[in-house]
Amino acid sequence: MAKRRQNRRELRATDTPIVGILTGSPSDLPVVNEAHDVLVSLGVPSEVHAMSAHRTPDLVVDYVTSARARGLEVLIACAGMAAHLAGVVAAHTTLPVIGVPLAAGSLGGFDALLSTVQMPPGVPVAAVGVDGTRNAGFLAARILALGHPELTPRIEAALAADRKRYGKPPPARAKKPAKRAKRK
Ligand code: RP5
Repeated sequence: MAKRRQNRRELRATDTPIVGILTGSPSDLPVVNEAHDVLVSLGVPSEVHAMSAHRTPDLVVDYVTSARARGLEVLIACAGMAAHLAGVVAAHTTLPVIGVPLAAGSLGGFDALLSTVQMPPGVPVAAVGVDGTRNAGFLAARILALGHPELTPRIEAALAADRKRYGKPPPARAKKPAKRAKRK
């Protein structure tokens, strides 16, 4: 098993998806595509689909119950308002599910945050912050890195690149020599 892993080709973003990114409405796609962008930047193959726990429940169940057999290893579920998508996804699979509450509607995402995060024991959703689609991508990559070790240096490189935005700290000021007491 370990040997087979060693011989395995490294993951590329163009491979068969191993992350499924779902969202409750096509209107969510601009923010949801940021999860996909992060995964592409880390070379993790993923796919994005709009499907709703309320409007297209059968589609959600079909997608999630066949996900593992299609090679998906982590699911990201995003939704705004009465955000039940991540919970419904978690109810139909034992794959890890990352929930992203979205800031849609009049309550600024607080409604979606509570709907996403307050899951009953045994059916966990690992929720990130409101509109936290980029972090959902990074969290998916960290989970996947346990079985795809080539992802760890890519994640570290992304963090190092981000740190560059902060610039270098100013050089420490040289200490002035202490004044000598005058001789009398
Ligand atoms: C949620 O309702 C969706 O995830 C979306 O954030 C929100 C509004 O959906 P639309 O009415 O724009 O389709 O289920």
